[in-house]
Amino acid sequence: MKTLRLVLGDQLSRDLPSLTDLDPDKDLVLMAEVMSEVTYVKHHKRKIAYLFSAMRHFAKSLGDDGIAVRFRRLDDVDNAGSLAGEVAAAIAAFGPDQIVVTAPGEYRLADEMAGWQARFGLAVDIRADSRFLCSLGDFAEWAEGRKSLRMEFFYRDLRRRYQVLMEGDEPIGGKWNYDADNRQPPKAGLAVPPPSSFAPDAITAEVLALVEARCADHFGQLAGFDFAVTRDQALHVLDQFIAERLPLFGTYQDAMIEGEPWMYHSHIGLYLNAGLLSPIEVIRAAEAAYHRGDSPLNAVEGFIRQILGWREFVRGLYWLKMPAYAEANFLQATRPLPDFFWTGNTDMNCLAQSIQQTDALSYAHHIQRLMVLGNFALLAGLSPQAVNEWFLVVYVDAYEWVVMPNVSGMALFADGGYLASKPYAAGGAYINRMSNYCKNCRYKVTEKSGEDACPFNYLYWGFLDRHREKLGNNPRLGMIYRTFDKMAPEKQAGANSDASRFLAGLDKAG
Ligand code: DLZ
Ligand code: SF4
Repeated sequence: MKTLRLVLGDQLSRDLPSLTDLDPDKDLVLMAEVMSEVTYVKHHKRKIAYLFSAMRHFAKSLGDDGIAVRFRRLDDVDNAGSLAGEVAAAIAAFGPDQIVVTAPGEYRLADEMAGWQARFGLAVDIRADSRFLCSLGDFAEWAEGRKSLRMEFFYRDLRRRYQVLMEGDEPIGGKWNYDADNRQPPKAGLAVPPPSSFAPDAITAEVLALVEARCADHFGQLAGFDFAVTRDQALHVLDQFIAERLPLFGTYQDAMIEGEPWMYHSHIGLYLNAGLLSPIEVIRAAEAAYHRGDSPLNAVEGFIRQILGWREFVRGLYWLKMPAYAEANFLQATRPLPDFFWTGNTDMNCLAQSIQQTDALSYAHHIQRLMVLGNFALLAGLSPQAVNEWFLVVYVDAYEWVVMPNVSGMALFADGGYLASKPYAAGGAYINRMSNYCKNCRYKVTEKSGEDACPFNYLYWGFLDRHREKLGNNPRLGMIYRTFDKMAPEKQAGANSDASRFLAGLDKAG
């Protein structure tokens, strides 16, 4: 049987289900750079360059092993412009008996592929993506009958199933979660180790020129591109993280320092999500560092929870709830994205720093995403669809399966509490505690009202008061609402009018 095997840009794994039974004498692998994937949202230039270069290196490694690859470049004159168009062209050129593909990570493409068999008049075998640790079937079974989903219990089940940081049935150290020891504010004078860096080779240089030429009007910078683009390089990033950053990962997990975009984070999400690293190898590498005595349990457990717990959890939830999840808007937020999300041109220094860094690197860490950008979007009532699209565009690790639960469920409470037990709303004090951004800000984080007050402070109260009907009964917000109710009426009115003034200013500025 002659088989055409389509490999997508985020499926760069040699153990991909659609490659395991490949017959090098008969089969053809198809990989295609296409404008439809580049522009269904207009991805950050660095993200496109990373994926194209990683795709080209992956195709080369297949070819070096004697596998026939049809690689379609974006600037091939007869490039069809879409994945379906490239599949049709490959069928015409190669005449396969069937098509094999691993299920795509995004609903829009899965939905399209479901129609390919009829469209091409050929058997299309869409195989479950086995590169995750919890299958979609197992997730659906776990979620069955639950009104809301909480990651913690899901995570414990996976710890048991994969025997990660376990002593028999018990978690190592006696506790499942060591976050009480994590999340310290940044200390002055921290010597954050420099991140891994790879000078572009000839393949990457060619891709950078292509992206510069074809995607000139996309958001983001290419200068200084130094991401890993092969599995070997990605493994090097992982090793360097385990050796140099993991020991302090937990302690400074939530800390933000101006001019230190990378902190003690791992920066491997882009490699995991495109298939250059596998979650289980990353988990085992961190676990081994604990057993060797190289990293403390609070760091290792916190890191593993992100991958074994959170990553698997959001992916399961996405597929369980799509396509309805894309429409979720519990708080009926409709404000368009302010322009400064694309320029970084705002007086709010925490936002400016996070956005400018995102523009330059296509990267920001979890707390910048959730508690600065996400928190602002929540408090300002920005449309969940617009915010989802922005996150999908700007981050190199972003695919809809991971963005949507994090944005709609976690940051914006758009699913009404299915994923999170309360909205992650915070005033300026939180950002001031976890960062040094406020020192260089035109606003004063300690002021609660008036022109110079930190906008997060009054937006916070304005948000809670505006949504009292929907959030007032949330037990986790009870104390906060009581604090507001005890405030003098003029203070309450002041917060609301400051918030209205600020939001009207946003609307005017566009
Ligand atoms: C993100 C992306 C981009 C920018 N370009 C391509 C491409 O040209 N060809 C391709 O096969 N995949 C690309 N991708 C990744 C896909 O968008 C991704 O496979 C789907 O969104 C499913 O997760
Ligand atoms: Fe952000 Fe407010 Fe601090 Fe300025 S004062 S950096 S707006 S938290």
